[in-house]
Amino acid sequence: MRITGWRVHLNSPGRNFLTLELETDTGLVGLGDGTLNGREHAVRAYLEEHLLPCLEGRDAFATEDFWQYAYRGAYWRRGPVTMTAIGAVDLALWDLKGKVLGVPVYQLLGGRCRQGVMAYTHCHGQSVPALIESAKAKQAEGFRALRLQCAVPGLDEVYGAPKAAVYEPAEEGALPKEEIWDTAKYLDFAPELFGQARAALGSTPHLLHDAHHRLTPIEAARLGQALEPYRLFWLEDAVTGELQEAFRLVRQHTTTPLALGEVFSTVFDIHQLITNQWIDYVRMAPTHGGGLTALRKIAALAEPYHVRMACHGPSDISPIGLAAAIHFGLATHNAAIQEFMGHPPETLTVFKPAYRFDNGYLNPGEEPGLGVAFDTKAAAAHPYRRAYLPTARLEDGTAWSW
Ligand code: CS2
Ligand code: MG
Repeated sequence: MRITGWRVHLNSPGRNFLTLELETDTGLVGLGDGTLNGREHAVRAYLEEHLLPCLEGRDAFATEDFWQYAYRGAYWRRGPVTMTAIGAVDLALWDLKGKVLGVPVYQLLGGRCRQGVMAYTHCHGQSVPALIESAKAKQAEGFRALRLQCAVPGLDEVYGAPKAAVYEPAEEGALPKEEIWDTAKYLDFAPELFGQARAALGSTPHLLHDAHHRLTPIEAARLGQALEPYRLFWLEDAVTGELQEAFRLVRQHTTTPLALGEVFSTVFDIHQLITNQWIDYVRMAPTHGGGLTALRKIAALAEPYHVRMACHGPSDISPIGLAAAIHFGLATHNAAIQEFMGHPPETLTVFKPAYRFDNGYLNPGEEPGLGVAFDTKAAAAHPYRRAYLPTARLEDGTAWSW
């Protein structure tokens, strides 16, 4: 099976997605996700101008060789744009391999090792009672694991707990929104929030929380300690991960499990965190981490260190990328849980995934390949629109991590 051509689609059915179609001499087309929220055109240019022209005529079965060629051959290694572009091609190659062999990708990765991948979903509210109501509604849908994010008293709006129904403001033509952040207010409030939530929801559901990289190590240590009585499944992105050693201090002070890595691109972003056992869960996803080829190796490195995989699965990863994560989660022994926000109905008019959520678990379905159909005509009706994630500043105007 040889690669004969490609098409890159950048569309906005509900939000922006970059989809790669890789054509072969068999007539089969492989699909990959290359969506990098807010930086979509950088990946498009990387694919169209640099990577894809090197692929014409190559063996589409040679996933490992492609990966090494694209990673080593570029000279300029790593980084989210490069690795998302490599990831898009890698996913399309796994999709093709499954399609031509007539098997779902999870079979190629080692086969099923659980009945389904436990999913967690997002719950948010402008007040604790509203948040608890949203959590109960998600429990009623079957979710066993819930990420709780709440507006912080005294702050106007906090990312993850939007005032509007949509998760992220992504207004056409608008520049990035600036939110005001105050760590002291957040640290005072978060334990109270989880105390009330645990009391209202009982001991059964797994509760998760995302701090979105806003704390220093000592602040994260304090938060982790304060949340211990409420037995979190994890505290995510407590501190930015550029300095892996930062997690040594957090780890020394708390038994709250720690998750990190949704913005990481390669094993070199996370290897010290794994081998020092400073974190419990790796949040890297196939889309942004260089594809399934790369993620399998990270999982293999993590396994003996008792570190488990928990792929990022926001609505800004397309159903193709999410499907790849679900196949991976089903076939990887040290995969623990999968984020599942779902996608807006508009998105699902363009992408038709075979995966299903049922009674708390995700299954990728038995379609050959990744099991997602992509309707190019429907996609073309939704042109790309520039959109940004919000940014954060402290009350005195200092730019901050969000
Ligand atoms: C979040 C994401 O899902 C998560 O854990 O951190 O919503 C993240 O903010 C977005 O994917 C950014 O593009
Ligand atoms: Mg996150």
